[in-house]
Amino acid sequence: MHNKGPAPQFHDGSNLRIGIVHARWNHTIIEPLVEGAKAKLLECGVKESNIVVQTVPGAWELPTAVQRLYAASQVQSASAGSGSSAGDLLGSSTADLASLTTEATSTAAFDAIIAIGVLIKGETMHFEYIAESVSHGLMRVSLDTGIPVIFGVLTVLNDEQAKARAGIIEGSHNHGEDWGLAAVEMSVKRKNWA
Ligand code: DLZ
Repeated sequence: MHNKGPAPQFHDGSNLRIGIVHARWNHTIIEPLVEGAKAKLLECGVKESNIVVQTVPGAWELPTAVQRLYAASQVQSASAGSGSSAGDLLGSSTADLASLTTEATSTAAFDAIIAIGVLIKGETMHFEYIAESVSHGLMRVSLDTGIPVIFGVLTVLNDEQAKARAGIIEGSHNHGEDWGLAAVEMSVKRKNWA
């Protein structure tokens, strides 16, 4: 067992619907993180058709995307059977929304959304501004909506640090796995605490 991250807890995710929104900046790091998160969701029993993946350009866009994705899923859930879809409401490209309109068998609102991004510090203040705003933004969306928004944003100083947190370097731990488990655990606990 790895000694980084929380001691894992496995909960039954078979009745959950989970969103993943990821940035496309630093995609070679992003991809294994998304795969790690998805692998743990599936291991917990979340149905593949109930995992909806959306993308945005960069980490800065994550809070708005999470907010919109959740709102759209709520409307879709409320109007289930009326023919409207979260895809229409998000106003995203057809290709990007393929998973929403064809794969998603459930019309329930998302139980949790995982926001994934990789911010690598450069020579300017960009990193600090984006990292701070995105973390505050994601927490705000979580508190405003009441659903778990999982903070899957790496804020690192260089490529090596990012790779070491994405399971790319031999023996390193993929933090995406923790995020998948956190999404299931918090979704189940939120239902129990309602
Ligand atoms: C502009 C920018 C920079 C410099 N670095 C990153 C980064 O390391 N990771 C990331 O996800 N996004 C970065 N961006 C893009 C911003 O997040 C955002 O997409 C643009 O500023 C457009 O709003």
